This record gives sequence, structure tokens and C-alpha cells, in this order.
Amino acid sequence: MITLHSLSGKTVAVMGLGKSGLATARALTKGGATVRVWDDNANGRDAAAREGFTVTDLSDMVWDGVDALILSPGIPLTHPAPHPVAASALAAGTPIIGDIELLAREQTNAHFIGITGTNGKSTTTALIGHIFATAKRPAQTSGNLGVPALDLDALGANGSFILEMSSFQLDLTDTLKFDIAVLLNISPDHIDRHGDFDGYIAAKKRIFAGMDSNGIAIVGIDDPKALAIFEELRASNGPNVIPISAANTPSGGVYAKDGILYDALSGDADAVMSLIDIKTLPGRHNHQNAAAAYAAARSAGIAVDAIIKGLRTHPGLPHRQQIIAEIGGVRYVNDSKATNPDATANALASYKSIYWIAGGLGKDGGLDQLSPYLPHVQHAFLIGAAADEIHAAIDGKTPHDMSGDLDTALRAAHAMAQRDSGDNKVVLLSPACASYDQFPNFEARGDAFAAIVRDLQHVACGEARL
Ligand code: UMA
Repeated sequence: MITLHSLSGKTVAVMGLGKSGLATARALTKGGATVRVWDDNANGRDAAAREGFTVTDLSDMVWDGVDALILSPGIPLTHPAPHPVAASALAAGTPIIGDIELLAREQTNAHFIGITGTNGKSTTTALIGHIFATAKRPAQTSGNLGVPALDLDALGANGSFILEMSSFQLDLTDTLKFDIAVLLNISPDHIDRHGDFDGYIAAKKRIFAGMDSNGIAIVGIDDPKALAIFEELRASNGPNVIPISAANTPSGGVYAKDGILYDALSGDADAVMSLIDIKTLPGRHNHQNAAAAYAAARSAGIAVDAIIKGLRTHPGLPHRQQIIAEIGGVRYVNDSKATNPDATANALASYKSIYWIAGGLGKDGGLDQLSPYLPHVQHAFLIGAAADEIHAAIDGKTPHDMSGDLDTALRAAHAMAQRDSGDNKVVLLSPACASYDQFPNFEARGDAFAAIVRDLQHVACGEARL
């Protein structure tokens, strides 16, 4: 755990007692701050009280004498409306920051590598972390990926924090300056929390805040919004800018073409390796993630051989096109983390014969991006609150059932896929929606999918033995 000395002797309020809030309260207390904590949910308050923290209703807080409010990323800072505690701190002029800002203020000698984008940021963060581990370089991965930043261990001057940064977390940093910052792509997401698409883009751009000519910005150029940011950075006096792509062949960049990774950092393009057979990195979107990880690792001085080895041995991440099992020639793939249509479009593009489970809590922005890949879908099984919306988008194009829930959908998809005598069949959970209508979070939804698949596998093994 990090010990936070920067606020030693000060009074600090911590709002939100999920994993990042509790880790923050511990790190502040260890560093000698006086900490006041609150959560709107009794479970959070009880967990904090059990650890001995002073639980104080922050809506009654007199902010005079409070040095900072540490806000959990899931709590609204500005939209749809500032949380009342954030609003009162703001009115009193109390700084509002997040746990990652505190990490940066404490670990000033370490290197910071930040990764953001609408999709692919967890995979790219994990990939960079794995490459660093392969090269035996001291580093830790954290941020939106799951492990709270202040649960990490302190690193020396040779160490690197490799941080997946959500738009919520970027809104809560003010002095953090990345040495290497990666923006993979931008499409509409989290509009409720940023007011509109422009607000979301502005939050994403904060990953480059404060960077000067010593910094390296790695930017995807395959969508118009990220491309515009690339052009803007290149025209500025800010960081060195490296384009990455899986659709174009940018000079001075890193790109994948026809499944081959090319290094054109110094002008001429060198073929580095084939990505096609790496099972944990299927599809063109993952080839762009690999290009970003390669560019970040090269920028950090890691040798090409170690990067190749790291890319080849990447173990993959749960809930992201994760192969759970193969039963009777059908692969069962858990892509529960695909909580928006762009992420699902990437998954649908990756397979040719799909029994597709989709739905959940829909997001604004429409489903148009799925259309080009619907020919890959043999049959769809729609669940959750957004089933009607997806039905309207695919009706007449893709045969589908209104399945209601995951269990019904998966068992029907299994039965149909097992009867299909074709090749390359995949039963794919890639919802294009958030999970909150039927599950506590996307992890629980993916775990439920995996549990049912194992049950089906068990039954199939029993039948094979008879
Ligand atoms: N809470 C309130 N009042 C509110 C809202 C929430 O008191 O109005 C309380 C809840 O009761 C709960 C706590 O705040 O106790 C939850 O805080 P949180 O949502 O910030 O969750 P943490 O457990 O601290 O997890 C956060 C990130 N969560 C979010 O951004 C929503 C995790 O990202 C991250 O892994 C973790 O910190 C460690 O850094 C998750 C996520 O869903 C994976 N991220 C979004 C995404 O990927 O789309 C951005």
C-alpha cells in the first residue's frame, strides 16, 4: 500500500467507500492525515466503520479547514448533476481530486504511463504491463483496470505505473503529467456523466494535460475524433506524437496491416511480427491495441525481442473476448465487458459464424455500428431492458429470439450452435449494453455466462461418455 505523505497533518474528506475510496482512506491515514469518510450506501459506511474510520455525513460538512475532497470516480462530479457533497465542496473552494492524482503527487520519481480510449484500454494496459514484466522492468498496472492505485506498492525512480484511465478518473486529476500517454479511440460513451459527446472528448483529452516535448503521446488515428486530437497535438508545441493504426499505414508510427505489425517509427516500415495466431488478441481492434502497446514499450526503451515475446505470451483478460470452453467444435466466448455498441462491433467483426447474446441496459448513441457485421451472426438471442431496441435495429436482417435472460439465451444458443454443421462457430456474449438491469456489474454477468457454459460442458461430457 502507498503511504500518502503529501496530506500528512491535514484534514481530508473521502466520498465513496468502494474499493478506491477505502484504499484512499487507508493510504491517507497511514500517512498521518485526519480522514473523514462517507458513502450514501450503508454497506460502504459499515465497511469503513469496521476498519475504524470516522464516518461523517459529508453533506453536513463545514469545509473550512478541510484540505481536499477525494471523490470516487463513480460519483458524479458535474453531470447529470454534481453530487451534493461535490457541489458543497466546490462552492467552498475545496479542491476535489481522485486517488490517481494522490498517487502521482506521492510517487514523483516514478514514470507514469496512462492509457485511455473508449474501447481496448484494459487490454492495452494489461499488454503493456505484461511486456514490462517480460522485459523484467519494474512496473505495476492499475487504475480503471481494477486494482485501486493506492493499493499499489511504492516504486523507485526506475519504476513505472501503467494506469488505465477512465474519463471519470481523468476528470479528477489536476497535476498528473504522464511521461507516455496513449489514446486508443473515441466513440460516444458515458454521455450521462459528461453532459454530451464533447464533454466526454474533453475528459479523454486530459490524458495529455501538461505534457511537454519530453513526453510521448501515442494516438489512434482510425476514428475521426481521435484523429482530430492527433492532428491538434502534432500541430502544438507539446509532446512527441506517434500515430497508431490498424486501418492505415502512418509514417512515423506503428500499425498493423493484414495481421502483420509494422514499426515505422523511424520512417521506413519494418515488419515486426504476425499477430494472426495470437489467440488472446483476436480481431483488428486488438491489432491496434498491440500497435499501441508496442509503441509505448519502444518509447520506454524496451527491446523489440522482449516486446515480441510479451505480445506472444499475453494471457488475455477475463470478460474481454475470453474463450471459456470449446464444446463439440463450438467456442464459447465471454465478452461481457463490451458495454457499448463499438466494443460489440469489434467482437462481431472478429468471428464469422456467431450465435450472439446481446442486451442489458442500453446506452445512448444508437446501434448503427453493428450493421456491417450482422452478416456474421447466425442467430441473436436478446436479453434485458434493451432487447426491444436491439430487435428494432436487427429485425429483417438477423434472425433472433427475445430470450429475456442470460440463462434462457445461452441454453438456446448452445442448442442451436450444436446442431449447426458449419465451421468456426462461436457462442458469443457481447451485450453492447451495461449490465445493471440484471446483474450487479459486467464481471458478475460474465461469471454467470462462464458458470452456465461449464454446466453445459459438464452435461456434454456426460453425454459423450454414455
Ligand atoms: N456512491 C455514493 N454515492 C453515489 C454513487 C456512489 O456514495 O452517488 C458510492 C457507492 O455506494 C460505492 C462507491 O461510491 O460504495 C463506489 O465508488 P465507485 O463507483 O467509484 O467504485 P470503486 O469501487 O471505487 O471502483 C472505481 C471504478 N469505478 C467506477 O469508475 C464506476 C472502477 O472502475 C475501478 O476499477 C476502481 O475504482 C479501481 O480504480 C470500474 C468501472 O466500471 C471497472 N469503470 C467504468 C468503466 O469501465 O466503464 C468507468
